[in-house]
Amino acid sequence: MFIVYVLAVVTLVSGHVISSEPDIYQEVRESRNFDGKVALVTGSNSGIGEQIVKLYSALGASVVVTGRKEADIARVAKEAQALSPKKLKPLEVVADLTVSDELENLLKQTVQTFGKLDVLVNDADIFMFANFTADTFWKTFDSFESIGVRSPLHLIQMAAPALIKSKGTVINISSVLSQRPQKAMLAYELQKQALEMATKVLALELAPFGIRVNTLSPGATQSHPVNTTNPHSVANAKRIADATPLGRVGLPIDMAKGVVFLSSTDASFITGHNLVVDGGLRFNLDSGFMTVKV
Ligand SMILES: *[C@@H]1O[C@H](CO)[C@@H](O)[C@H](O)[C@H]1NC(C)=O
Ligand SMILES: *[C@@H]1O[C@H](CO)[C@@H](O)[C@H](O)[C@H]1NC(C)=O
Ligand SMILES: CC(=O)N[C@H]1CO[C@H](CO)[C@@H](O)[C@@H]1O
Repeated sequence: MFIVYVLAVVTLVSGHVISSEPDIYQEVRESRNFDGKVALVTGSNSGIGEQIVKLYSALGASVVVTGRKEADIARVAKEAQALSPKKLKPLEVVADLTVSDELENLLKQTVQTFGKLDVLVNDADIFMFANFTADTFWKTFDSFESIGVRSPLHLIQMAAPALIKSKGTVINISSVLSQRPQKAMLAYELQKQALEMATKVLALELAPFGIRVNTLSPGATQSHPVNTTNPHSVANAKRIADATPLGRVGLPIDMAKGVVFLSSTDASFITGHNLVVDGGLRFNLDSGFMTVKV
């Protein structure tokens, strides 16, 4: 092995690249070409998930648009198809990820329609506050456990055979908030930490099958334009931009670029990683950041 390696280096250095060697430079140039790939993004009927699915479509992949709202799914699918260089038609699946049968159906339809799965992005998410001593705590805890931990894990498990075949990759969307304790967010923080640990454990367990598993943690991300007639929205947007070293709120496309990078051949040696895409906000997050009233 060592000798082969040394020989390859010597060959490259002396300028006689053997023609059977893969062209590493060409591979990097083409790393954003997803022709022939299939990407399934949960929560892709709006927000960050919508932008992720559109970017994959624009880069040539066949995509699955899924969520709970049929009309939104149809709109996103149409816009994604318009972006596709070959006008590939997305698969549209209405699914509630907390229902096992619907998860199963989502996977089955994906593989039946496209014959494979290369990229699985877990982006469905909920956001709720609950103080630990409040009556609502356990109800909130159970919702997070079900939507945030159990269903993404179940989906990865069900997708494993298809991903093993394609040597595919999984990207789970977390949040920069998991980097700092936040008041009234115990259930949320536990869910994010659980899945960040799951990313690392699954990276180890699935590595022998050639599957990479990574997390992307967005900072504050603006999925809808700021409501300029609402002084609270304006003040909040300014507060977040001010707290962000790069001076602006994140956009869904910032997150989508990170996801595409993690699933590209440029990241072929990256697994079990948490890519934070937050403009540096994590350095200025204090424990009351989310509960501040503006
Ligand atoms: C949590 O408790 C604090 C302090 O009593 C209160 O100000 C806040 O509104 C509560 N948050 C929620 C989500 O109930
Ligand atoms: C924007 O804010 C105003 C004032 O609070 C509110 O009446 C309006 O419904 C908001 N518009 C949207 C699109 O949310
Ligand atoms: C830490 C992490 O990656 N968590 C996310 C995984 O995906 C689910 C949705 O399927 C999110 O809710 C988690 O936040």
